[in-house]
Amino acid sequence: MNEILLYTTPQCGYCRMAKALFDRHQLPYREIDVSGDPEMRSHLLEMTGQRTVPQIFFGTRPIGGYEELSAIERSGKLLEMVGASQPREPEQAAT
Ligand SMILES: N[C@@H](CCC(=O)N[C@@H](CS)C(=O)NCC(=O)O)C(=O)O
Repeated sequence: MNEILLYTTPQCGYCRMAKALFDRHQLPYREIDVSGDPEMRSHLLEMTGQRTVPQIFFGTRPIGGYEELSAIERSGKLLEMVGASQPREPEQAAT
């Protein structure tokens, strides 16, 4: 499974919603608080082109913020995208 990494700030409602979504799916995540860390925020801006938090990564892949995460959940591809489940092998025909 890819590491789920969230860049957050403590007062951010979208960050709380993103963490609650991962909790609902029992997906562990690592959180980095970027409040009071302007260097990290400009690094994030370079990596994602976004100024807002949360910024979410599956491994090295930037996903976006909560709205993008929520869209992935609605698409049914969340577990596949984090690598938490693999597509099932086709069933073998009985011989
Ligand atoms: N569309 C974004 C909205 C995120 C957003 O507006 N986050 C707020 C905090 S909850 C933010 O970063 N505001 C600017 C700032 O804190 O500098 C998402 O879905 O994550």
